[in-house]
Amino acid sequence: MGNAMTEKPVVASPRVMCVPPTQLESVLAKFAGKTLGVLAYSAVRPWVPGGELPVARVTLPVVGGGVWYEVWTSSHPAVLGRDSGISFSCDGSLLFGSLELDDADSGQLEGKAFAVYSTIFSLLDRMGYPELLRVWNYFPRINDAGHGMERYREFNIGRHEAFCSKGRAIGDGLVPAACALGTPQGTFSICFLAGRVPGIYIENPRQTNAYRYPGDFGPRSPTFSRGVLVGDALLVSGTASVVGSKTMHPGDVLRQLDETIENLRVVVAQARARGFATRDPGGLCLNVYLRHAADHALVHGRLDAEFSGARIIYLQADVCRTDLMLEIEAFWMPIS
Ligand code: 3EB
Repeated sequence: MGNAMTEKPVVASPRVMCVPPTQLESVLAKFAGKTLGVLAYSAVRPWVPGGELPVARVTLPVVGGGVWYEVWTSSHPAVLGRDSGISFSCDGSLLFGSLELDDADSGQLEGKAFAVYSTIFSLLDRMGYPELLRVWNYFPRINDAGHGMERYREFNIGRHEAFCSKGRAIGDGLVPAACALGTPQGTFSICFLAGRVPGIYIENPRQTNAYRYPGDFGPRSPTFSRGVLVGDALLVSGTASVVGSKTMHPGDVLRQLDETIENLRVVVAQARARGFATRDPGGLCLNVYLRHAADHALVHGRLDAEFSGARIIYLQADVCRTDLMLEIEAFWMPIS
């Protein structure tokens, strides 16, 4: 028998279930030993059952109130661990991790982002899951002024510097899918999915690759791709009304929505060209981040018509450019 670490790794396909509190415990019981982690969305710090599962508590109001749990599972048994402040689970193919940082101290966000990403990269290298596939970034007051510039811009500097200092190249096919949203208050909460082998990273020909955005969006560009294929599943990054590197239709939420839907379509088409296959939106989960909860009715009507059969959650959040009124991320799995 070979050593598990030296065998050619299988590529597992992650799955997601999105449930209200009444169903959480039964889903966790059903997938006991195969749950990778949980994202919990709620205005007030949500309750999550005890245990060592990696959990991201995302303190964003769910439009309409309440709590939603996104439970990430694997087809393979997962082992839990904790190291350097990161809770993680890994299944021989994928590693899901989460960490939370206090936002109370006055340190610059740049330094925090650098520390968080450096810690993640060290853990991934040590554990033999070096490929960062998808990152969820949530931190308080993303659009506020920090120490001389907007906090999102400070975050981008720290994130970029961590890639460089860990010897990770930034370029086509090398950066993770991601989202970055602002919460009203609370902790800096980050979770991520990593793998033993690279994902298939997707870019959008309508949009400048984000790591090449020009300097008007900050001294260091954001390091993310538009999506990633992991096994048979497609994880689409936070997608917005951006063409080239420019925000389109400031102030007009419906036109921003149409532009965003077009960007989502193009990312999916690019993924299909790289082997992604799904029959219809049956296996589609969308998280919609709205700057203004009042836009919900308009956006909801349009998205239901566009993606009938998709599971859609609406969260109120600050999007990382002040002129963006919404951002949509997607998880798309084939239906069996
Ligand atoms: C954009 O297209 C919108 O900084 O990680 C979307 C997804 C956006 C991820 C990130 C930013 C990020 O530029 C903003």
